[in-house]
Amino acid sequence: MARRPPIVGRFTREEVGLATRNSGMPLEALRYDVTPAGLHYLLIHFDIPYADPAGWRLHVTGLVEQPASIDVEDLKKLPSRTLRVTLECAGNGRGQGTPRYPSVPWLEEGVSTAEWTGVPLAEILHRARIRNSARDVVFHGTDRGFDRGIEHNFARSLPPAEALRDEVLLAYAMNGAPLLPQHGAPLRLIVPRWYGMASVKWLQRIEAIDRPFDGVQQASSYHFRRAPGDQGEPCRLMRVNSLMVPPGIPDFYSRRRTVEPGASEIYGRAWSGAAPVERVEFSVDGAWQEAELEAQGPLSAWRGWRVQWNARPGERQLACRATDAAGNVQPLEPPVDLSGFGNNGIQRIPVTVRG
Ligand SMILES: Nc1nc2c(c(=O)[nH]1)N[C@H]1C(S)=C(S)[C@@H](COP(=O)(O)O)O[C@H]1N2
Ligand SMILES: [Mo]
Repeated sequence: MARRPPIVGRFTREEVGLATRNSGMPLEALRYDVTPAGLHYLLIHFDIPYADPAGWRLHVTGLVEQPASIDVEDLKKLPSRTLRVTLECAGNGRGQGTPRYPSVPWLEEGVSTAEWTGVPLAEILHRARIRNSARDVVFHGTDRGFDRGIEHNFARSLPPAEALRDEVLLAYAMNGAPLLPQHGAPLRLIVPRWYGMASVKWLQRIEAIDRPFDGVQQASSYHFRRAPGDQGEPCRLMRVNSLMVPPGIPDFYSRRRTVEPGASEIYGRAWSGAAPVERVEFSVDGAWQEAELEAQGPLSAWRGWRVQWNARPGERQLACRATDAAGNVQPLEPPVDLSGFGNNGIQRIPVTVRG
């Protein structure tokens, strides 16, 4: 019945503020093939714009023969496509590390899967007749704020070859319903297989330019850097990763798990931007065994896996790791990254199996 002692220090007020604004997907929701919209994780850099869909126009500008300004109703009349897509925030896993970069302190919950409906971006770029001289295609959101002292609208770019990939969508619906304000209503980009930052929400302008885009969120943020001053490698495809539904029941405060002894099933999901998931392994106290993979659905979405576990009483540590068809395997320890990007180190769950 003891009360928990008070805390001095630890997470900063800024991190707590970011964590409450940018909610994660509770890991028990890994059970759903498609994450219910209200359980999908959120990452919002500035404020959620108040947008009236009736007055919203998408502008297509820059190096195009036919600049356009399209409203959402007209966009909905074009041929559409629905795709199941797993999005993961590039900063997922950042909060596990110490020292850590001051940003959203995700533990592991910055990942979800939704069914996005929209017009293939290629359709719009072909209609506007994008010029061969275009080097980069920039996607501007309406949300505005400061980051690293620079005032800007959230904006990201894709090289034309990526932008013309038939999977890339201008999405106006999520899980069969109109986009919710927090997920980019009335219009957002969806870039399957890439980390989430590429999928620009509240999309208002597409601009083809003759040079690499140098906006803050493109040229400065979202780079893998091992040491201060590194030019770094841009974050693009999601690294191979996997998670399991934490078994048993949690403690309210610590979330430590208690599990009944005997036969039980562990269920989880695995994904990779580079190639299909080919293998998942599960371990108890470091002894690895093969998990059984569910049939591969759409390649842009996570893949389910399961394993039978005969839980023996005592303190146990569970872990899982995925391998993709390109031979990428999750590392046992988080990769070194100054900003905490791309942490695909294996998930470890300590549990108490009851006697
Ligand atoms: N306009 C705009 N688009 C954005 C962001 C943003 O802050 N503003 N956040 C990006 C990041 S970092 C991620 S991980 C995804 C999250 O999408 P979701 O909130 O719909 O899950 O949106 C991306 N698109
Ligand atoms: Mo993100």
